[in-house]
Order: sequence, then structure tokens, then C-alpha cells
Amino acid sequence: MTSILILNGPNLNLLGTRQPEVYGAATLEDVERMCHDAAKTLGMTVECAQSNHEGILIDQIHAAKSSHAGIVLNAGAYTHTSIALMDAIASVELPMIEVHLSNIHRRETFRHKSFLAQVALGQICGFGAFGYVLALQALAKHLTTS
Ligand code: CA2
Repeated sequence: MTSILILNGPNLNLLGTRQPEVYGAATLEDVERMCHDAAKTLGMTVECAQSNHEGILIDQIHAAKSSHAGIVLNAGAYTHTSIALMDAIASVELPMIEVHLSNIHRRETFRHKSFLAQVALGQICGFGAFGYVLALQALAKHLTTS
């Protein structure tokens, strides 16, 4: 069965504990449960991981090459800074969809730049936790038509 890696970056382990007006009320556990449920409906499976460390995220992206057909990535603030994560995604040549809970384009200008967008199949932002479900739907469609 097609497997997708759901990878969350720094501070996203704090979801649901603070700033619900920005990131919603769902916890990371809620988000991961939504992903498992959505994947089941789409005939896929997901593995969920989160790290606050850039190098660990890079290792997880490298490891995905041998076990996953695609990646849903919310790299948190590394989105706006990390050429290393961009290179890691480019190196594995897996379809990646960039997800953000908030609409990064309506926020501070430093959040408008994404180093990941240029190696992403697409970007989904502003729909809260539902964005992960949309990303899984888009990956399912991509993987069956490409
Ligand atoms: O909107 C998103 O999903 C972000 O990737 C979230 C990042 C932010 O740096 C990006 O610009 C946009 C921050 C995640 C922090 O998450 C927290 C959640 C609850 C409490 C504190 C932080």
C-alpha cells in the first residue's frame, strides 16, 4: 500500500497549547489522527514524525526515499530559512506538498519567503489542520495520475 511521510518541524509539538487564534485548537496528536483517517479513506497509509532539529528532519527526509511514495511537510520556521531542507527534498526526488496551518502570505513579510516552495509539488496554507488532509488528497491524485 502507498505510504506517505507526514513530517512536522520545530515547535509544532506545541500545537493546541498556545496561539489557537493563529494555529487552531487541534493538537499534533489530533492532526496525526486526521492524517491516518484521511489516508485510510484514500487507500494509503501514513507515518507521522515531528522534530525540533533540522538535522533530524533531514535524516527523516533521506530515509523516506526507501519507504514512502511522497512527503507532506510542515517545516515550521525552517521553511523560511533552510536551504539544507530544500536540498534534502530535492535529493530524494519524492513528491512533496508543503503545508502550513496559517496563511503565511497574510503574516509578517519574513514568513512570505519559502525555500521549500521551489521543490514542492504545491503549497497549501491557511486551512488549519484540514490542510494536511487536502495535501494527502492532492498526493493521492498525483500518485495515481503520474
Ligand atoms: O502556519 C504554519 O504551519 C507554520 O509553519 C507554523 C510555524 C511558523 O514559524 C511558520 O511561519 C508557519 C510555527 C509553528 C509554531 O507552532 C506553535 C504552536 C502552538 C504554540 C506555539 C507554537
